[in-house]
Amino acid sequence: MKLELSKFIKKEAFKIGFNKIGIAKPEVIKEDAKNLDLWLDKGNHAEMEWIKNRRDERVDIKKYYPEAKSIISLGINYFAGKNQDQIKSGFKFSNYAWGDDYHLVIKKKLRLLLQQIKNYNTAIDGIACVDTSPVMEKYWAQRSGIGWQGKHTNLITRDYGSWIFLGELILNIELEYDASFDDDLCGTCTACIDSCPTSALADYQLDSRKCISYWSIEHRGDFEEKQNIDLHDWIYGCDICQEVCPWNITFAQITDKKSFHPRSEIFDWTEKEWKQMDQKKFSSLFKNSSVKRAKFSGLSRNINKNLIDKGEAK
Ligand code: B12
Ligand code: SF4
Ligand code: SF4
Repeated sequence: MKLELSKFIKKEAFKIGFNKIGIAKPEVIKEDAKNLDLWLDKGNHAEMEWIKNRRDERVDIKKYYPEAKSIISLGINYFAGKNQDQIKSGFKFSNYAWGDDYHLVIKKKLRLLLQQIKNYNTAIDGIACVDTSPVMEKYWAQRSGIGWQGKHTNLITRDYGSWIFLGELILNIELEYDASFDDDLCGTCTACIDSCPTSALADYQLDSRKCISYWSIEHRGDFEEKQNIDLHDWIYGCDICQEVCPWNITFAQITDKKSFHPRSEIFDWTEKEWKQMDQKKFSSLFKNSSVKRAKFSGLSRNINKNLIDKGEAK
């Protein structure tokens, strides 16, 4: 029964469009809980207090969803095959946000999968998570055999590199668990650490206080002088540590999901057009996009900061 249902779930997940799937047993996180605590104690979460506030649920998934008996980790490839040099304005804009908001795309697919599982057996229930739930997504993806966490801290797969989003279905039923991915295929490589322009990475640890992705997406309000921010031309997110990763250079595959392909303006707008972007243009261009997280104020702040650093005020 467990095996048959697990096979059914995997088959349906691929049909729905997921590229990777694995199943893990929900247990209290041990070694990585120490790493999480160390990370929080050092202040590496910057102003993201929400990570600290729900620390106990992150470490013990049953505190979040008491009925949990299986964690199904799912991955979806978002690599659109373009590169930053093709962006006319000279600004840089993270790959993960070129298309539609992955939270919306993945949630929809997860709900569909959950419905099909419920149709298979009406006693099954569960919850769908993408990014915002207190779930250590990379940890569970590794535990379910999808890949390993590289030194840049992202989850890497052998077949798509790290250009995959993660999501989970947590179910109230035991399934056939997959073997954890125990190999670390980074080896002696340190390309991500060496290429990070702000030295935000140490082995397997990221200091958000130095990370361009953090400042350009998560930080609220203006940048202060003392924060000494340099966005290095990035106006939304940062991909450098993933762009240099040999696993991405060799194994990235172009996604078949049209929704993750870029909005043409991101590549075609000139610097002048970015400067002239107003709330109305922002709202129409980034409808259903994760860029809305930074709001118009955040994106224009980032554009302005890059212009100031180049000696061109907005
Ligand atoms: C907070 C957060 C951020 C923060 C902090 C990132 C971070 N590394 O923690 C910021 C804003 C910087 C960020 C940036 C990005 N993010 Co983000 N983020 C998250 C979020 C919400 C939580 C991550 C978390 O729990 N961090 C806590 C720390 C402690 O975890 P950790 O860094 O993984 O640390 C672990 C290991 O490194 C290890 N460890 C620590 N020390 C040591 C030492 C040794 C020796 C070893 C072996 C291991 C080890 O143990 C730790 C605990 O497991 C997740 C979604 C989720 N719910 O999980 C998405 C998530 C990680 N983000 C994602 C993405 C796409 C990004 C960006 C690529 C976006 C962009 N292009 O700008 C960047 C990547 C930057 C980078 N190099 O990591 C994806 C990653 C997908 C993948 N393939 O892994 C996720 C999973 C969202 C999703 N659903 O797809 N993010
Ligand atoms: S996302 Fe950019 S700033 Fe952040 S660790 Fe990677 S290379 Fe460094
Ligand atoms: S760049 Fe090298 S060290 Fe960094 S994650 Fe990729 S393989 Fe690992």
